[in-house]
Order: sequence, then C-alpha cells, then structure tokens
Amino acid sequence: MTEYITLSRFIIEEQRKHPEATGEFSSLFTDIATASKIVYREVNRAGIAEILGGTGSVNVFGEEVQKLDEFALKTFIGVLSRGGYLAGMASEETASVIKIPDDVPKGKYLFAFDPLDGSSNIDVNVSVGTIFGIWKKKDGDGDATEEDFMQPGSEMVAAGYVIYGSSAMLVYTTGQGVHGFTLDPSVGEFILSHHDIKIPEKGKIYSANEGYYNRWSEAIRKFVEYIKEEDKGTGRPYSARYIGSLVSDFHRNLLKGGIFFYPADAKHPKGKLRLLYEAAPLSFIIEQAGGAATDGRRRILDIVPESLHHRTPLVIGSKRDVETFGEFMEKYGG
Ligand code: AHM
Ligand code: MG
Repeated sequence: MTEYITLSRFIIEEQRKHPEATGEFSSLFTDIATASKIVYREVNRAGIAEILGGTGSVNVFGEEVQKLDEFALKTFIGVLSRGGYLAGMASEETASVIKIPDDVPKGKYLFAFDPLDGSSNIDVNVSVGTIFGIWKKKDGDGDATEEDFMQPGSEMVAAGYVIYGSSAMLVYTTGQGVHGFTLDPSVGEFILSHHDIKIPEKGKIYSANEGYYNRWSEAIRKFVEYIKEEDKGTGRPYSARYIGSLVSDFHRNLLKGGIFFYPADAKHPKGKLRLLYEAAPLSFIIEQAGGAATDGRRRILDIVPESLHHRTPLVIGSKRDVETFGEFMEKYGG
C-alpha cells in the first residue's frame, strides 16, 4: 500500500525527536493547515463570487463579498489567535502587532505572515499564497511587542508557505529539511508529496521584473546581460520566468532551480519585499533546500529587522546563481 502521510502525522513524528516539545507547535501547525484550507476554498470560489457580487458589494445571497486578502487575514487571525500557543502576530496587512485576545492564554510563539501574497493577480487566475515565519518570544511571558519581532531570520523555529494553485500545497521547514504537502481535497488533508526538497545547485531560470531594467544599478544590469549571453559551457542563456506572484515564482524555482531577484532600484531604494514575512521565511526554506538568499551581499537570515514592515532587496535561489549575482555586486559596486 502507498504510504499516506498526513501533515499532522509528519509533524507529530518530527516533534517526537524533541523530548522537550509540549505539543504547542503541533497544534500551531494543525491550525495553519486549517486556516489555509479555508483560504484555499475561498480563493477557488473567487471567480464565481465575483459573478455573484463584486468585491465590496453584497452578493445575491445577501452576503458581503470580502476582498480575498482581507478574508485571508481574518481567517488566519481567527483560527490562530485562539490556539494558546502565540504571544502575538504580525502581518503585511496590519500596521502594528496583532494582539492575542485577553481571554486566551499567551504562548511562546510569534507568527509573522503575509496572508495573501500576490493578491493583485487573483483576477487573472494566477496562483497566490500565504507566507509565514515563526519565532519564539525571547523574554517574558504575556503579550508580544514589536520589539519581540526584531529577531533575525536565523532565530526562526519554522517557516513555510501555502500556494493556492491548481492544487493547494504547503511547504515548510523547521530546520530539518524542506517538506511539501499537497492537499487531497477528497479527504481534506495535506499529504506528504515532496519529501526533503533540494534545489539544484545551479539553475537555468532567472526571475525578475525586467521592466525596471533602467532603474537598476549597473551591477544588476551587467548580471542580466551576462545570463543572457550564449555560452553552452555555463548553461547560458537562462530562461526568463516571472509571474509577479512571489510564492509562485519562488515555488517554481525551488523545484526547478534558478534565481529570483527583487533588488533595490531607483523607485524602491530598499527593495520592495518585506523581511519578516516574505524574505526571511523563504530564505530559511531555500537554505534548508541547499540554496542561498542574500540582499545582494548580506545573508538575509543575518539581517535584524528594524521594524515590522522592514523592506529588503532579495536575491534567492540556487546557490551558485546567488553567488554569481554577488560577484557582480562586488565587481560593479551595486
Ligand atoms: P504584495 O505583497 O503587495 O502582493 O507585493 C508583493 C508582490 C510579490 O508577490 C511579487 O514578487 C512582487 O510583489 C511583484 O512586484 P512587481 O509588480 O513590482 O514586479
Ligand atoms: Mg506580499
């Protein structure tokens, strides 16, 4: 019989290796899975929901049609904030720390997330996703403050994303490799489908918004010119693939190899993507898969956030490709 390993079972077995584990972490993950199944259902209904009533309006059933990113935010808060394992949450959609309700015991974990990344693509049927990072509150019990979240990615205890595509898939790491689970809609469970994912050391894909070419520094332009050159020996030119939905671009490159970069440019001097709930979680995953992530020079996981919505340039993917990017930064002073 084929092995049918559910996410919950996999996590429980992983936690057994840590005798100090209290079960809080497993509950947190079970709830992440539940929240993402609810979001997936809603994302799937997006097209028809629009026909039945445009966003911001009331549909034929008299229900208010919510924007999907708002729905995802509320769903994750609703499910996770009552679990008793969190001290606080932070999200792309909220200015400050999301407080755990007063009547719920405070746990030790901090949860930072982008509820629905790439949501501007939903109306054209492009895959979107939820990205999350989990840290431990360093000192004291009780409610988390913004200060508690100012920890580098290297302190993360887990990170993951859920991609809502032709199927829903949850990919995560706790520092013991990267594992992917595909939702089996017939039983409503995430099933282990990609065990111990490794990214090829060198890829053949580059992903960037090349429309910004003229806003980029010389180093980045030279790098792009380089990967477009014809050279069989080093596998060039690379193929360009850019969806504009980070989870989708990242997921493809993780499985196939390649490099994604969203550098600083004339309009985004600090880059566009956010450290806490986009760059750091994906960097933890990529390193666990054998890849690398930098801001062009520094390792992303070493950067200490200065605010909840700290932005950073992001260069992420196959190790050798990220190194080559760094060499161009070094050479041309990008
Ligand atoms: P968002 O969090 O507002 O959705 O923005 C993040 C998205 C990423 O999914 C994607 O990688 C990037 O923005 C695309 O930006 P651009 O349109 O500038 O290429
Ligand atoms: Mg985002």
